[in-house]
This record gives sequence, structure tokens and C-alpha cells, in this order.
Amino acid sequence: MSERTVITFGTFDVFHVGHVRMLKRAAEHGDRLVVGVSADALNVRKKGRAPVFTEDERMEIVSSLKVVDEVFLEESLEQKRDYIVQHGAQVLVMGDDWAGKFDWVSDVCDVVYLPRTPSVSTTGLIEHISTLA
Ligand code: C2G
Repeated sequence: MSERTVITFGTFDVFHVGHVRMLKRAAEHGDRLVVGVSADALNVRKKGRAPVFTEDERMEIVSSLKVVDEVFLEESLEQKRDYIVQHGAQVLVMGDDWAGKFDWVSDVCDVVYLPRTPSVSTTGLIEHISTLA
């Protein structure tokens, strides 16, 4: 049987346990995990602020994980179908904060939304750290 490639996307800024659990669970959906890391410019457009860590730093962190086989830079949400086809992915895994938002790529792959880890977020961590300073 041929190899099943999983693809997922995220910013992975201020990397935390919610991120690593999502990547581990995504990897369980196939044999190979490819991760699109959101570009700094995409983040500014999406969230109105630059990430704490640069895209190069975030790609270095994500690519060093043993469950991750390949990383690439995600420049725009609209290119999702092209990225899936380019990387030969059979399944797209996303956190359920995106539930339903990427069903439009289901003509080229399976689309799975997984529940997020409760009570941890990059925004919450930034706020928490700022109270310690
Ligand atoms: N995540 C999680 N639990 C948390 C926080 C995040 O499972 N407590 C998951 C998200 O659901 C996502 C991944 O970790 O699957 C990365 O999260 P973010 O960096 O917040 O991703 P986001 O900025 O939403 O980028 O193409 C879509 C975007 O690139 C997604």
C-alpha cells in the first residue's frame, strides 16, 4: 500500500503543549507529516500583529520535532488546495477552531478537524508572561 501523507497548518508562535499535541495527533492520521508554517506577513493580515518569533525561527522549531517530516512556508490561506496537491497529501488535519472553514478542499483530500487542547494559547501565554515582568 502506498504512503499516506498528512498536511497541517499553523503559526506555532511561542510553541507550547497544545501545538505539540496537535502535531502528534495529526501524524497518527498517516505515515508522513508535512507542516505549513504561517508566514509573518500572513499573520499580520490574519491577526493584526507580527508573531513573537520570526517565520524562520518557527520553521526551525517545528522541523526539529520527530513527528514532523517536512515544513514549508504558508504564504496565504487561499493557496491551501495548491499546497495540498504540491505535497501529495491525502488528508488535511486542522484544529476545530477552523471547523468547516477548509471543507472547500475536500475535492482533493480528506479533511479532519481535531479538538484543541483546552486552557493553553499563545495569546494567553503572552499575557501571562507580561504580568511577570
Ligand atoms: N492548537 C491546539 N490547542 C491549542 C492551541 C493550538 O490544538 N490550545 C492547534 C491549533 O488548532 C492548530 C495548531 O495548534 O491546529 C497551530 O495553532 P496556531 O498556531 O494558533 O494556528 P493558527 O494561527 O490558527 O494557523 O492555515 C491556517 C493557519 O495557518 C492556522
